[in-house]
Amino acid sequence: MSYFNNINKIKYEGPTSTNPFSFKFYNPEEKIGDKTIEEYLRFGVAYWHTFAENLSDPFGAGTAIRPWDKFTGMDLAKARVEAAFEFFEKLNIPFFCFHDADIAPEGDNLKETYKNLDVIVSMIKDYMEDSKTKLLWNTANNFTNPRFVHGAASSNNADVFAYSAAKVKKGLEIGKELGAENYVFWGGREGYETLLNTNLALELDNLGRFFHMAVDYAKEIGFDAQFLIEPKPKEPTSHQYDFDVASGYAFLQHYGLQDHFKFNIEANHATLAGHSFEHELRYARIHGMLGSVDANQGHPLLGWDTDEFPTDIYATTLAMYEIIKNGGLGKGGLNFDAKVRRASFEAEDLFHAHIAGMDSFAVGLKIAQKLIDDNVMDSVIDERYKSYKEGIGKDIVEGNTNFHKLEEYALGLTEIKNESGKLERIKATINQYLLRAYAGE
Ligand code: XUL
Ligand code: CO
Repeated sequence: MSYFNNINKIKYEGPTSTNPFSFKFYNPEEKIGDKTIEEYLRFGVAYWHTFAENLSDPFGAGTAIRPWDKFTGMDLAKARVEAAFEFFEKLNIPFFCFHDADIAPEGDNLKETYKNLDVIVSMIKDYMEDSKTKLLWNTANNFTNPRFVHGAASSNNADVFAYSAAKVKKGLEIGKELGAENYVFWGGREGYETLLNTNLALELDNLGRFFHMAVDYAKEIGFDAQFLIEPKPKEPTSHQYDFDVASGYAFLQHYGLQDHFKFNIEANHATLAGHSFEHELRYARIHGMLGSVDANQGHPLLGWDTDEFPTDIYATTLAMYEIIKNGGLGKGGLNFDAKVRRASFEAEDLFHAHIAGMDSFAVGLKIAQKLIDDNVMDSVIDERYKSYKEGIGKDIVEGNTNFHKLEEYALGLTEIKNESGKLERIKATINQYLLRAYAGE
């Protein structure tokens, strides 16, 4: 059975194509440096937004019209697997990602839930044998069911801690079974609403304990996926524990977990934290902690997690700049944790959205590589910090000075001369690179 029978395989047709069902910039085989574009970008489809999302919002019911709508229960779960692999093939996508709850319905108890998962996981495994699409990561949904009302590993209720551990244990086994390259921990409801009823120290310690048990169990079963923490500052709780990369890194270091985790950085989570996407990527990169990316964008006028498909080429360029400088994403990839808008309710919109996202990152990759080849930002930065290459600056960075010597030096200064940061000049240069890319240069 075909779920998208009026849509053919999406091919690269180049920047001047007028066929909406074609890639304009994403040419998977094209080489950028020593990698193909496909190898660099490692795109993933998010199962939840693409196959399990009905597009409801707090003010209205779901609007999505999907070819699998007529099914329910396990039949629905099976239909989604069939539709997913048809979608992956037509889009030529190398990876996908899922939560346990996206692929199979919960049963009446945990044993039943495991049984449902086993059926669907074995079906996915069969489909993967005939497909190029691999599992970028899986994760546990420990936030939707009302049992997680007070959190999962940070719940006040130890039974919920145990239940969450069992779900992650099963998730690690599933990840191993399907050859997942990563395993993701997004905080979900790990956070709090008010300190008035919260034991902050115990909740943080318990989270640390939980992560250590996950690391131990993965080792025990020989699952060598990269573990990823996905920071988000708020939503659903008002204070999420994995606020941003900087606080997440401090948490990992405090609990001795820094060697076992990297970060999965989501663009819209970065902006919710009051950062730019590239800030979070840079912060992770310079600490050797950039693992993977949830590729999406927020709405500039809205203050919540809108999870839009990425179409802002300025943002994708600066993101790819960080990713190239990181030497790529290793086991990670660019997972479209993005949903079509509520008014884009037809199944074909799922293709338009992914094509737009893939093209936006492909063009961002090409521009970023040019900016790097031409040394555009590095030359500005080298020049701006030249005072640390000789004299007193060299002494400072090489550890050859102290407050006595610095005071002596400062007392001898007759004039301090700063130079312009030339921000507008740099921005104009970057515009030139963006516009040259539009012109196909
Ligand atoms: C929620 C979010 C999640 C994680 C996986 O904001 O980003 O979908 O990516 O649990
Ligand atoms: Co995400």
